[in-house]
Amino acid sequence: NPHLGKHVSVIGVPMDLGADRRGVDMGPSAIRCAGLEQRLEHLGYTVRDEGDLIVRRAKSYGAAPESNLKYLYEIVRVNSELAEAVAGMVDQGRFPLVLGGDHSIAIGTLAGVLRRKPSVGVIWYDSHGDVNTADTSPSGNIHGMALAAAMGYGHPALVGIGGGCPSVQPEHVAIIGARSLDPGEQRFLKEKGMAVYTMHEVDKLGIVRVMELALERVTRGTSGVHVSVDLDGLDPADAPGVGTPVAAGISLRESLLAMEMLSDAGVVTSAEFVEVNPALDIRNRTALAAVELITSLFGEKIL
Ligand code: 5AB
Ligand code: MN
Ligand code: MN
Ligand code: MN
Repeated sequence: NPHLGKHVSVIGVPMDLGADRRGVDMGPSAIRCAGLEQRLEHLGYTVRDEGDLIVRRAKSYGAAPESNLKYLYEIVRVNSELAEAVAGMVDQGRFPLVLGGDHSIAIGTLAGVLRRKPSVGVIWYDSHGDVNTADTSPSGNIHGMALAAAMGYGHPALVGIGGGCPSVQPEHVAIIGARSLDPGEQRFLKEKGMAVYTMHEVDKLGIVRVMELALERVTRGTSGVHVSVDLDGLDPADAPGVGTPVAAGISLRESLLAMEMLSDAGVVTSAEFVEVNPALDIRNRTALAAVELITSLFGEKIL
């Protein structure tokens, strides 16, 4: 599987401020505990674990008095560090594999990637769209604003992460598995003409056709593809350890096939796996699912 590069850098971001709910900060630990490094090494990769970034988690920390954005400034600080780290990995020719943590960390991952690959494509595997801004968010939780921020929409402090890096272009994104979109998000997605493969499309066309269409979308006019997997994209039966589960999702089987198709396409240049919350999980099932998805994305074959 030479397209992914032989060298992988793993970085954990124990962030829970973007979800305003404890537990998801233990995600990186749970994914490592599920055997990530050994499984990747078994596939022939050289893995460097860069450890975890530090997240300061005081109630008073990073509040934004002028808006409803919870913990804005600590989230900005951590994401700026993450962007720096990810850009460094790309410079060294290493594949950035980011472990969350809540989905707000995608802003930092993408900022780091975009600095080096200004026209990257994005697969957003999620039951949600994550295209809220402070004006449309029903919760003030920044994990529901991550994709909008990476596209250049939202609070200037979020959009500015990565120091004026380019934004993700709407035509370079494919959202897969959506089944919970707020009214403001529905407007945003229609207005920008974005490719959203909801559960309607997944059920009607099947995951294979959806992935073919999504791949076409994210590879046209791009250099490289970032894969952002929110474990709540999966059905809660297969991934119960998430903070915002939504019923009737994509099965683990379909999701493994989706990752295999991404691997076979040979276009993926960075990835993140987010929203694993061990405090809500059953015997680490969700972290184990994440590791299966990762090894599939990295080219694991049964025979
Ligand atoms: B996740 C909601 N749309 O904005 C909001 O898990 C949920 O990263 C966001 O996809 C879920 O608060 C964010 C209602
Ligand atoms: Mn998400
Ligand atoms: Mn989600
Ligand atoms: Mn930016």
